[in-house]
Amino acid sequence: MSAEPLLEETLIKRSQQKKRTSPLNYKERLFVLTRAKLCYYDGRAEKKCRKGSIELSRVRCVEIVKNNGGIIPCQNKYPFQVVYDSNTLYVFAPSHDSRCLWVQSLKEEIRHNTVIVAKFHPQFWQEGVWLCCRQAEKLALGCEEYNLFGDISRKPLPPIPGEERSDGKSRRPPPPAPPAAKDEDGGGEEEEDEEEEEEEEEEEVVVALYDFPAAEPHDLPLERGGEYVVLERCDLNWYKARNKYG
Ligand code: 4IP
Ligand code: ZN
Repeated sequence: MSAEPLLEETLIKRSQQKKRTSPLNYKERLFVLTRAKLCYYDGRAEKKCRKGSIELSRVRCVEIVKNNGGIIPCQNKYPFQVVYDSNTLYVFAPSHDSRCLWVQSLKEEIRHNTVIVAKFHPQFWQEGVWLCCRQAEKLALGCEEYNLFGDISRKPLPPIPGEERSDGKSRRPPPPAPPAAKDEDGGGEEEEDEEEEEEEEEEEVVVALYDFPAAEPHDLPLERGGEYVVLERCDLNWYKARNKYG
């Protein structure tokens, strides 16, 4: 069963440059995620040739890459990173939603890994330096805390009413898996003022990771990849949301 694809899409990857002499190039590959591996192939599904494969048990971090306006030299503009052993694979998705789906699905599969990093690099390793912290050692310790269950492209969730702790923090555990949050590209959102934050939260759009057929007549069925506006967080598992039909 573990070989059954969870996700499959043509994405672009940057060469991992495992050796000092490896070239830097970007190639279109068919990516296939199963419960055990992330594989990439040259060519279409019918006649594909495997170019690489990463065992998910070795994956230490999966996260979007903050690009902060830098030039991305390929047509897909939504990068994410898969860190495993001592390598980093950069993959470029064609859209925000595609990237969100890959990152959330990968995170779901690695959540029990013991090798998860405490810190990671939110930006690219480029021309011999980490753009985030300017460290010039490829294996240098990450410069930002890694939260497997967080989403660095979105603001922290508001506390559940009545659940605030005395220190002002929420007891809220990580958000449930099915609806993945959608937001703008990462970077610098913390500095926005509260007023703007409140305004944006009124239109919180999430993307469904899975199909969810309505179990009860009042349930809103979710369609994988569909966008939903969260209207009310009723409890940890149930949100009131609006679909595209209102
Ligand atoms: C290759 O360049 C391809 O980009 C490989 O990607 C890449 O392997 C190699 O990187 C790089 O040298 P050439 O095609 O010019 O030889 P792919 O396997 O998708 O074709 P990975 O998979 O490792 O990125 P190194 O670092 O493995 O050499
Ligand atoms: Zn860094």
